[in-house]
Amino acid sequence: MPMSEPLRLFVHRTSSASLRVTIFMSVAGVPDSLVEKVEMGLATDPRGIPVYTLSEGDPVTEALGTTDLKAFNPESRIPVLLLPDGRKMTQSGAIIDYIRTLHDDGGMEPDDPWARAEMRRLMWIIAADVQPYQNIPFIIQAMTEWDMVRAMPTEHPLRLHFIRREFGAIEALLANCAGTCAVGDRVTLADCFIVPQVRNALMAGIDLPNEFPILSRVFDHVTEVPAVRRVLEDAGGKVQPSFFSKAHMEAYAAGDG
Ligand SMILES: N[C@@H](CCC(=O)N[C@@H](CS)C(=O)NCC(=O)O)C(=O)O
Repeated sequence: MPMSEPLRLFVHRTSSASLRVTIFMSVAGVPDSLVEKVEMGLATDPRGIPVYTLSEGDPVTEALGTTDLKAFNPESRIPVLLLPDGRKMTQSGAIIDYIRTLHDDGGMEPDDPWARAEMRRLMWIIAADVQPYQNIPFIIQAMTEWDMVRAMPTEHPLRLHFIRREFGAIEALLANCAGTCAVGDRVTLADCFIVPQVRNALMAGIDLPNEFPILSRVFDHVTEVPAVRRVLEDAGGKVQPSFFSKAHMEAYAAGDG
């Protein structure tokens, strides 16, 4: 479907859900003339929770009269895809599916129906069973408002537990479906979901090669694919860099945040 104006994808380089879409777009060769990337702002609320904001001067900000993301997306999450007619789509998987209807990605799903289901299973494990439990705003809120054990949020035991638990499951699945990539030897949508989550896990201190050797091998291969490597270079590297308020982080770790 030709569109005169580009769609606008609101993302932030620290957001793993955003990276799923930007990695997909890079591998699929989606041109900026079809989908323009709009980098969000990032602020820290009084509790130390990182919050994404609309950028000053953006036409959306001007129209809404606020940088508060909630005014734009009631889920208060990113990524968000804005169509020229004003419709908005959220949820990384739904956004990717929609962009795929506008642009031929050259085959980022396996042809075989079982392999396709394996790919979707891996995507769902990341999106539903790992990411929500290791999301830093959730960890900080649980520590500061609901008396969860205090620790450095990035390395919090709850976070590490769910990453290890689900990476263990993924490792077992990859033993059957991985080639050089997560499902076979081509980059598929599963890799678009796995790479950003592994990046978060590396920031959390997970010893990927020793704990999850197949996942580690797949990550090493996929992140050297030029289209993937370019996105990660723009986002600060293969390990998610810290973008949190140092003072807040130290206070949490000391138990008085
Ligand atoms: N299931 C959503 C997850 C979106 C999500 O949680 N995004 C994070 C950044 S990776 C976010 O915006 N978090 C803000 C918050 O939790 O308040 C998707 O796949 O798009």
